[in-house]
Amino acid sequence: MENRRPPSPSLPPRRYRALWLSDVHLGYAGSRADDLGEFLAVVEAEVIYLVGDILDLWALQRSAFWSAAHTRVVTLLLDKLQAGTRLVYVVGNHDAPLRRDTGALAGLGLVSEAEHVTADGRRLWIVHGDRYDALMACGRLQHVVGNFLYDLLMYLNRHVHAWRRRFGFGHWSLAAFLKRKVPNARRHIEKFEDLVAHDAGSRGYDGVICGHIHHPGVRHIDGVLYANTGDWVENCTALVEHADGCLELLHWSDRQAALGGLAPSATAPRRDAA
Ligand SMILES: [Mn+2]
Repeated sequence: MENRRPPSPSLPPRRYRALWLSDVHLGYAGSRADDLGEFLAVVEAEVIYLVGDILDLWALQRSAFWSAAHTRVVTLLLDKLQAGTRLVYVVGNHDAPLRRDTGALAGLGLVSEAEHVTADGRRLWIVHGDRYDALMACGRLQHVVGNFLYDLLMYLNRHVHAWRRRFGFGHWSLAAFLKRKVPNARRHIEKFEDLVAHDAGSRGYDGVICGHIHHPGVRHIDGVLYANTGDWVENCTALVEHADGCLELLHWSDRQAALGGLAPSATAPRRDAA
């Protein structure tokens, strides 16, 4: 039924020091698992951090959805694990029942937070981001507009995207557009970014990597690096670390064209000591 896109130009596998993915929402009909499968097939990393909401247990309880593309994402990740990639699963809110803070399951890589040290020595804190919900006036877009409207918006988002792709236009996300245009949404995102960055700074980290709000971005906030991996429902984005410690946000819909990224010097620690 769905229009299959032309086969991607053969891309050589890209090797990264680290890869961060979040908000894949496997089990939710709006997950772009097929795009993520294509992406995972051509990237390699020494360590992959799954930054929460990889499985959407809430959506599965509401109305189960699963397809071969969802299974493929799981098997591709397990293949990488088998081939020697380290896999760390930082649990989010939609997969919260998997959350274990200590004990044997930490050995499985199921944790509520993690730390990553970049090649250039920066200590980065990795959390999903839902721990700030209580401090926010309201939740993310889904909670603001409700499940039904969110599903409808994601449905329109997918079809606008497919239509644009078919007629040769570049990637454009209706959801991302609305988030930029609606002042409340914009303020909401900025408040989240400030909260997370300041918390990471007060804990002595050089930066933080999170997800949750489905809004990708990499920037410095008062000297703390803030990176949001985005998601695979609205945006199809991933964060990677190159061998030299440079962090880059990749937008898969534009076939690995960088959305934003900072040169190593630009992401170097602003402080002399962590
Ligand atoms: Mn979340």
